[in-house]
Amino acid sequence: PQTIYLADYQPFGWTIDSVELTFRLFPEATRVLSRIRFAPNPKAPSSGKDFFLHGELLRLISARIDGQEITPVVTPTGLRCAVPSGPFLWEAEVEIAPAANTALEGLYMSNGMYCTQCEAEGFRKITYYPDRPDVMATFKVRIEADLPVLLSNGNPLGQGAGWAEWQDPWPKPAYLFALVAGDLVAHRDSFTTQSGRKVDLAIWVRPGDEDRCAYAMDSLIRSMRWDEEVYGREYDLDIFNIVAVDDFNMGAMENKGLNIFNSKLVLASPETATDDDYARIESVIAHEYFHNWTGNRTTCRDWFQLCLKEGLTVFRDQQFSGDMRSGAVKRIEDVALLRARQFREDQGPLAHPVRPESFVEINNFYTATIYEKGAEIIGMLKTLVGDADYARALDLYFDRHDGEAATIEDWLRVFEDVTGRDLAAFKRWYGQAGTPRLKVAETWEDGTYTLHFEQENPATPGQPHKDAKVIPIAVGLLNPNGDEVVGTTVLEMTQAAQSFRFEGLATKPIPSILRGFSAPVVLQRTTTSAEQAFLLAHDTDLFNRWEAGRALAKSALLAMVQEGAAPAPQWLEALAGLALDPELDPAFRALALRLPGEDELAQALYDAGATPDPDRIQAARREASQALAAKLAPGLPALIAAMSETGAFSADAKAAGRRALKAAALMLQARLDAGQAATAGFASASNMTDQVGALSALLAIGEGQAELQAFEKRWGGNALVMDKWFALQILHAAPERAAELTAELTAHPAFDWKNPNRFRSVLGSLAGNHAGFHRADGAGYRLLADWLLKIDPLNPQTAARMSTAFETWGRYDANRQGHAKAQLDRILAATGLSRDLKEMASRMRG
Ligand code: HT7
Ligand code: ZN
Repeated sequence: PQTIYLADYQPFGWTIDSVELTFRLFPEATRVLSRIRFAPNPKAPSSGKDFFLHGELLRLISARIDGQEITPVVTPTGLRCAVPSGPFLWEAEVEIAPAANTALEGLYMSNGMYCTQCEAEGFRKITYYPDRPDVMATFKVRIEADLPVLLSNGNPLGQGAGWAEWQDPWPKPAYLFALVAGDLVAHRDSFTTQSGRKVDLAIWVRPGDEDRCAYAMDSLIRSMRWDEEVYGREYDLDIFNIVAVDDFNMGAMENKGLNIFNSKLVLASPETATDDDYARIESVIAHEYFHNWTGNRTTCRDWFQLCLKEGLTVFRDQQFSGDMRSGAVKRIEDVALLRARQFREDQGPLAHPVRPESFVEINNFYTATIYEKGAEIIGMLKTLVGDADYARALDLYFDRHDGEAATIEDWLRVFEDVTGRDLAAFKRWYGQAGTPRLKVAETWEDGTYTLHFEQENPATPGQPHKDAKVIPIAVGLLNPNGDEVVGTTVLEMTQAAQSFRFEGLATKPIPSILRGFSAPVVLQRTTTSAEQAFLLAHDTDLFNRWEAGRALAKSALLAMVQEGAAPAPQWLEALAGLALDPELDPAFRALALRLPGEDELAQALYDAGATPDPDRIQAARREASQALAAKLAPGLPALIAAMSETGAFSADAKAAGRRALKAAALMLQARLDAGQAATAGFASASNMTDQVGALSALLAIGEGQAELQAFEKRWGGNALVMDKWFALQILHAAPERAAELTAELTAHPAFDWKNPNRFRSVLGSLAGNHAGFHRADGAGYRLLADWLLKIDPLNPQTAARMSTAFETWGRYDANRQGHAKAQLDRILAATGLSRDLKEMASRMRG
């Protein structure tokens, strides 16, 4: 397969004035008619004047230029033909088969409904077109089908029996095109913008689901208001539609005026959705809506610039959720996720820069690095320039690049122009992969306290040498009484080694470093448990309080794994104090009680030069939970009672925090009473969060079979809820049972392997069961490889995405490595392997 390079970018040789599309929808043979007005692009070099339109899996019926029938040269990737030297009208008719489209890219069918997914390169499966983000055009769309609801981008132009027409006045790249047709019903509302325009809002779902859209609608309205208040961005069409689809490769898609969502990120009721589901719905609804300005009005010049829209939009959705909920709790959750996904990626064979230099399959680059690390870079930029200049730079960005396809250079230039700073060194964050290690030492002399930092930027695939990064390090200093003597100060590290002095201090302070996780680095500091316990008790920065607790937990667990030590009393003591402190936010206490995950511990052991043993890690975590439960025993029943639901269900952050703390307490209590309280909790649960919390507590101690059956009986008809049923039992299965149970569940009638949600909940949970997946006999690896090979011919995107379970094989012992390599080799040897999976497997195999 061909590698695409950033350095090879050339503008397209033509611009497009307007696009008119007519769809005659039939499952096996849909006709797509296109009328496109091309004109030579004055900005393109003459070498780029070879007229090539992308097109895949299309049957060309006819093509005309200025009304004259032509016969282009058609290949499996597109067509070529001679064109006039001036402007011309291109007309084509193609036939496609949405019912046969199992890749869920282009125009496909899901439960009898037509829908599209065009990002990144799916539009070329709909018609011949320059399918690249820098070609922007206005679209007019006519849909003809014997279906009640026919939707496309923009504003409605008209509709009648069996047809509808839509006009999108905003120029857009083809990846933002969308069409939906089906038997759908709407949950409706409206929003009046700050300038007084009324926007009709509709969430389209299958009949029967309309009463589970209220939270998504509420999230949309809050997002629209927030973007006006915080970024001054107003919505720009008369109507905003969201459609929920059951078969969808990712979470959602920001098509202009017609967002398409995975139904699990729209449908919610207290009985069927957990608090995590609610929080995710809120953030993804916001994310897709925010793309209207960061992604749609200003888009990316090419796919190497993907982080331009994704990093910024993730940053914006994180800000939004932080404002809607607790900012500190949201930050802790985001950092936990960043470490679990992005740090893992950055430290393995799939590490790549936030702006890659090359790719084979762009769908493989919708990664934690592009999204999450991309968002961290925006956060660092904001920290460095300050809130006011950040706001001015964003205003300039929206103004200067509206209607354009921009680059990272354009993005950084607005900050340079607003602040007068030179961001050349900062830009390394975009070009260099890998997570910097930040070593800290301290000296104290005559009232002067000095922090000495050294950064190391480890080699990553294809990038052996790195330059120093610009690292904003937010620091606060506390005196031994716990008073803050130096408030949060941002130190700007620009060199490989750098020291910062604090003068005039009466006593040697205790530093709180990297407050709010001000940069995506691994902080390496030799410190005492006493100091960590002190910070856990006194730090004014809630993030660093959590961080101190996590550091204590991590070192306690590592000592248990490596030295067979007993759970550290200091850690148990500190955590018990915090868990039972009624002054603290329950959501924060619940997060503090969460032990570092098995995968995180495996990475920490590997970083320390050890070979992680998944079974020992699992045993140590279990033992640590047991010890924590014993430590907290006297307070647990009262804590559970205090956090138990009173009154009507509320999905707000406060109520969710109480449920989270209750679930954490129930999990510990189950280790003391053989699951008695959890059994009662399951029986009395009146919402899905409590039900899942109680069931997890039981499964974690090897109980809960009766409850699993009851759950299946009650929810067997609800596929999204059954995803939880599959996931919970596989995630909690004993290592020696995990692969076998997964195999059994793939035969369950509710397991439709062609549906990406089902596939992820079953096979993804096997990969998420650390000791079960990395089993010494290789059964976990074998089973996953079997299923990747099975799904790859139908849905390469899902296969490639799920294959990342193998990315950490290099951490483990030779026996496990042998098993993992054998499966990667088996995958690579398969005939007809997709470009997606082939690229991933070969990068991981090395
Ligand atoms: N911009 C979208 C990314 C995307 C996608 C979504 C659904 C299916 C396939 C997809 N490929 C790329 C989603 C987002 O980040 O907002
Ligand atoms: Zn996005």
